[in-house]
Amino acid sequence: EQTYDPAAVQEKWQARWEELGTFVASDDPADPRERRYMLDMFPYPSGDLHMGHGEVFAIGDVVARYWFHQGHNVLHPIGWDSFGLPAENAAIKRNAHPAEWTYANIETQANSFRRYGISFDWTRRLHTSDPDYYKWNQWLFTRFFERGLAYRKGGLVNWCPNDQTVLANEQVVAGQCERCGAVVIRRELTQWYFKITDYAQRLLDDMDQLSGWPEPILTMQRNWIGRSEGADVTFEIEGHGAVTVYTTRPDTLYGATFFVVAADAALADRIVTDERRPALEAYKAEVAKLTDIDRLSTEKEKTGVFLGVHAVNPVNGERIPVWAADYVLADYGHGAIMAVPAHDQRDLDFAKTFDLPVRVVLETGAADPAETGTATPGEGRLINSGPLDGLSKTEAISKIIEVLEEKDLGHGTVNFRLRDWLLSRQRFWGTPIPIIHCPSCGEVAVPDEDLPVRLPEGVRGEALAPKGVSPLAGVEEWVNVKCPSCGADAKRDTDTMDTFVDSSWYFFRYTSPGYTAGPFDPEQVRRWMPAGQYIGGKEHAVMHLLYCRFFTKVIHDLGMIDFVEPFTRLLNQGQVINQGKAMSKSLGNGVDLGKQIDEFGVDAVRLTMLFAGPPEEDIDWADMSPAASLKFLARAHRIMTEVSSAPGVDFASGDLDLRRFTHKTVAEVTKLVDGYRFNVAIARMMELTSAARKAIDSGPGAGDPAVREAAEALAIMLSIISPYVTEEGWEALGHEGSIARVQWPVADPALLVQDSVTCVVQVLGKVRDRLEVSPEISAGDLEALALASEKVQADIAGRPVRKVIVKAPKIVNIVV
Ligand code: ANZ
Ligand code: ZN
Repeated sequence: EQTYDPAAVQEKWQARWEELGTFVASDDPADPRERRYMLDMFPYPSGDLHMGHGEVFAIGDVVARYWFHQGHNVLHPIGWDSFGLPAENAAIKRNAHPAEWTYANIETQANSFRRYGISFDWTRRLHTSDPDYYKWNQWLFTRFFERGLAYRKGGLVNWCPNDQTVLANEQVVAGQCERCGAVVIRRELTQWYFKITDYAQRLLDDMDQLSGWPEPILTMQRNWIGRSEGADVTFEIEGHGAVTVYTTRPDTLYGATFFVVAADAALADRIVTDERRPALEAYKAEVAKLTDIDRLSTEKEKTGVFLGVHAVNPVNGERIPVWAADYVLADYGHGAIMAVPAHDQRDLDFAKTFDLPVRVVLETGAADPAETGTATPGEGRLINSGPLDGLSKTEAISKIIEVLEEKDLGHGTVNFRLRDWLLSRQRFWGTPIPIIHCPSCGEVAVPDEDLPVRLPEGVRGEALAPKGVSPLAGVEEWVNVKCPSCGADAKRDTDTMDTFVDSSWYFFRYTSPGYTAGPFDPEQVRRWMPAGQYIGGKEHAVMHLLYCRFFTKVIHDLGMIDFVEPFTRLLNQGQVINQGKAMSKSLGNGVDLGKQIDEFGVDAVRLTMLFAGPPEEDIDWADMSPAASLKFLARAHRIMTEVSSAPGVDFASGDLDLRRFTHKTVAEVTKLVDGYRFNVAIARMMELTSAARKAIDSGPGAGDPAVREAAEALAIMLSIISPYVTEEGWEALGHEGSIARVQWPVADPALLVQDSVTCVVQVLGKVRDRLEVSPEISAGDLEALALASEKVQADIAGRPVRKVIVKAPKIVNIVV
């Protein structure tokens, strides 16, 4: 039954595409075609490609190939995010250099991508670990540094005791190192930071431009940035002067019954009495073991130490005790709070634990928090609050801010939860930070003409083992240099950059990868960017995608580009799971992409991935049948080989029924592909295949021009999903060259005359949608169509479907 040998045709066409330059983007300014930039999140070179890659790159490839068929000038590049810890750990284990593991894996993946038929422009390939790439990390870093956007500060950082390196907050997941799972501790270190907080408001405001992004990602970014409005209020700490607190609830100022300082803030050390100091020291040692997440948890039992001093409430002169506790963070707001136990749950838990007073200042109608143990954060009228009595919460907030501003005791303000981006890492396989520390000049940026600062050669194996300082610190001839500004003996910074720096701007470089006068050619970026479509996993919601947006804004502010958002549209693909669960070694349910391809061929594997469901949804491989996909492809291919009319024949004289069906299918598939509903588009192509089969076997026969028309339309449309078999088919149809650049078929409106009926779709007997369908539609197709309806899905709202009653073509009733 099989009409083609996948393995043989794959290699043939890979060579042809490369020879013809089929997927090479044109930089010619005179090229009149519309430019389109299809960007996939570039891979990390760990081993070979896996099923997840198979899914995401198949989706991106469909988009890119579709654009090619529409006659656009398409940029679809590939590169590797090739610095990072796994390479270093592998090198330690094998007594090798990280580059050996890295570049070997890159080659493996590159070969797999070729085999997988991805329409990459290989001429633009880049690797972030190449000196001519990381040179520009360094160049950009020095621009940030000159503007005060890269700076060093001491402070407590997240430290992975296993990897012996710092982690950004974003890399700590539930208190553990995102990479190795070790429990993360806090450690005092001087580190480099990017001042992303300067861009917090713009990162929020510019979300206006991101209507093409999934809403959940925007929500996650909004929460991560964590903007809140409130007031800074100044309290006097007796004997120690003024201290400011940040509060989102200045209306509750009269309800402050104690004051809390972060145990690990310098302020606690400064104000604690000698008598209470040993207790504070002991407590701090305990707090150091906790992550921010533990500390902020409302679940956690409250702990703390009285510091022996009192604060004075600025509005009523009341003296309240000052405590140190872990639930206040040193690096948020001002590291100190006024505690209002009646209206804040954590304050109430603390008050209960240490028997501190609770005073209600907002009458909400709820029971007394002191009795119930439940704080009342809601709306109400102010009581026990002097001039605020009787006001609503909102009125009281404005009024008290007015009063505080008048008396110079505080002011309204905005706060962000977003922290600066900690970018130094104490590891080898990354971009050296291009700073020289001079005893007299301080931090001096390496001059542009001395970039790149290359990683020293010969550091391998044991020399890379984690020691708490960067392995670079041990390479004396590399570390010791002259100060570029005064010539004195000086030392290089020995940390390397977080690899998220590398991935924050690589998409700019793709537009002009050989450019030597800067990180990218501004002229090329102007032509290609912002990228029209970015595709990758939702796990990058806050780190990578926020950093890309931040870099783009800084690059804009450097005057190098005139837009502020890098990606117009974002798509997060679903995961490939197996038997309802994520694939994992421990479950033994892993599926190997390479083996699937060996068995069924690339075309069938890609078709299976894309037929499984909408691209955003998870695919359960256990439910899929690549064997059935291969069968379908063979049927489609056979039709292309059986057509007996000549290429160029006038379709107008062909069988009218088949012509109508073909044009209707073209119209539908075009719309579906435009909406990224590839699975439904494939279903339509299957129907077209059946119609053509029928026409050959029991209709006008293989020589009818309508059969050629159907076969050609099918070949072109299917080629975005399954490129190899359709190239073969195109050749069998008597054409030369690659099908990939052939114009997408266009439906003739004259052939789209109404031959449809209206089908009513009901959920539990209520009409939810009406569908225009073919009078000949099969019950199965009608059911799939009804279930795919957005209105129906919205009504079902995730409830399991129990039964679907189909009376084709008029009625579908869904029972949930
Ligand atoms: C008094 C108060 C009364 C508060 C009340 C809340 C409710 P967001 O929205 O996250 O900005 N806070 C301030 N600095 C803090 C720190 N360093 N660590 C932990 N908590 C801190 O929250 C701001 C609120 O979190 C502030 O408002 C403060 O508690 C607390 F009925 O002040 B509030
Ligand atoms: Zn100097």
